[in-house]
Amino acid sequence: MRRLTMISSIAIVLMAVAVSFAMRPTVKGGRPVATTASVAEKATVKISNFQFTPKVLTITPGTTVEWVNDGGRHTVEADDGSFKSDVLKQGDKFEHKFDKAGTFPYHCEFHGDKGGKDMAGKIIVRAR
Ligand SMILES: [Cu+2]
Repeated sequence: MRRLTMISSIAIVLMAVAVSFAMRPTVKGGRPVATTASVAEKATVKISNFQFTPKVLTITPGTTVEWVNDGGRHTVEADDGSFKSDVLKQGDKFEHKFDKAGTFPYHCEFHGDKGGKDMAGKIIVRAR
């Protein structure tokens, strides 16, 4: 009988610990802890060997595309002029956020031209 009482009191203590652990406040320093992090969509286009990879990239509206230059001097320039990078050297990056649906052809100022000529690519923005 005494043994059973001891076991049950241990069980009660363990349960109390578990409950207090589970009920720990999720607020730290007065600021609520975010439960649903809004993950910003991001996609990468690699610049190497005088080409953009992938050449055609399909994304959803709100996605930020990041061009990463693996070597050489290049630019990322929309055919319609809606975005344009500075001259990118090795290791440089350029970002552009696409909010609206549509097709956005672009090219490198030095090695390509409008209309998909040579060093060029395309971003297709399409709602899911
Ligand atoms: Cu180039």
